[in-house]
Amino acid sequence: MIDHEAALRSWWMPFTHNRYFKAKPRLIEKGEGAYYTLTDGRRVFDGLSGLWCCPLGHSPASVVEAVQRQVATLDFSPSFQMGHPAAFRLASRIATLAGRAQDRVFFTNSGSEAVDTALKIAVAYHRVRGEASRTRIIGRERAYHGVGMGGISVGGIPANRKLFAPLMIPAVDHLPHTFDPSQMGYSRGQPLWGAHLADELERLVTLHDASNIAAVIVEPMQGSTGVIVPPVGYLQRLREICDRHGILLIFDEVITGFGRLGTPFAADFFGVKPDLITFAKAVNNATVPLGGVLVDEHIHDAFMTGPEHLIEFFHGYTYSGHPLAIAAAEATLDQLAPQDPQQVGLISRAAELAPVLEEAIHSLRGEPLVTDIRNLGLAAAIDVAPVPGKAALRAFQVFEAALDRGLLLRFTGETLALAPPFISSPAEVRQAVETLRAALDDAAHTGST
Ligand code: PXG
Ligand code: PLP
Repeated sequence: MIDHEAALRSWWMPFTHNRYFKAKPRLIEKGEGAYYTLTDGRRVFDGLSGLWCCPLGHSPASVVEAVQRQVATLDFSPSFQMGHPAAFRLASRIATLAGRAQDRVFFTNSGSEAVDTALKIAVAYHRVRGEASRTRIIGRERAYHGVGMGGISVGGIPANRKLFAPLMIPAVDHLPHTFDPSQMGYSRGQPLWGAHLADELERLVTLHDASNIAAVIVEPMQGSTGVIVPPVGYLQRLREICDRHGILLIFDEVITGFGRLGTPFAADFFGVKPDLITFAKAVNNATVPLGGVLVDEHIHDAFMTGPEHLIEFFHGYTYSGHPLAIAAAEATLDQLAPQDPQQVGLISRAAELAPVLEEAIHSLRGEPLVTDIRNLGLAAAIDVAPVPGKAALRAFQVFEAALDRGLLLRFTGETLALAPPFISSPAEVRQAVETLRAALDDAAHTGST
């Protein structure tokens, strides 16, 4: 009998129930294609692509080889006052993929760093062009923008904020979230109700005056809080209000970027052009930590003043543009969005699988415990009825039952999310939903403890 608690003691795990986990660990040993193998030998379908990270599945040969080649050639090089060619190449490729070839890319190592970078750029931009009073930032309820000081400030998940109140940036407001099951229950794709909620931004502008507001940051589709899909017309209306008042619009595309909605970015899917886009995760299949911010050319250019031998923007990370992360990204983009127009990329495969997932997930309507179902692109979520008096237990019970049946999901609150790798077959997507159906049944017959 292994003493798990002693063996696992030292790592304080992120966003994890450490005590429960260490008593009953779930350890992953190997990843291959759309499957993980656990240390007890079980093979499970990766229903969340890692943590929304791995559209190509795990350890795809071309990415592995690219990283191996890179580490043997140039393991690390400084990005402050030096550079390496592949990072420039990748920045250009990402801007081109976004249909914004003239724009700029600032590399970070995570989504959290990308968000904090974007907020700094937004506030500094207004200042360098002489509108220093524009400092207030508008986030949204239920938003997840990572765990940096900026990200938790604009984020809207109470548990991520409450212990850190004194550390948060002061001038922040939040738009209401757009989820109202009484108006949009069981919507397929975008709900029709709710565009008017964007008008709350107009109210905040009236309250504070536009001259005090720097930027609005939203996830175009809220991922982490449980696939909250924006109402038809909502993002367009945010864009119009921002334009009217000179406010920058930031799309946090850490989950939606690089194909999750079947288009390169959610900005493409919704036909709305934000001023800044944050990304991470799928950009390089999460092989090596990488994030970044796509910045509109006119914002970048506002910084390019003063003597040319001086630094224009005092910000950056030791690992910004890390050669291994860049190499993994180039190899990943070769699969997601090949430069050869003859080759079909996996982003279009995500678009093809989206209706398969939609059809399958909505077939769970009426199953025990299910109270709502939502989907967009290759992402879906269901809500389950809480165990009375025990918040967030039911979804965990479903998660455990699904894992026992060979499916790895994501649980958060009373929500379970499914976002399979783009390499999944339609049959695997349908099978994942059937496994979830069985897990719901298991959980419905579990006691409440
Ligand atoms: N912005 C958004 C929109 C995200 O989804 C971050 C920023 C932060 O990225 P990093 O790389 O710093 O974690 C995220 C991350 C989940 C889940 O369960 C979601 C995320 C991370 C972990 C779990 O949905 N999103
Ligand atoms: N702390 C110290 C003492 C450092 O020297 C540095 C970077 O040089 C940092 C923190 C920041 O580290 P990073 O650039 O990896 O974010």
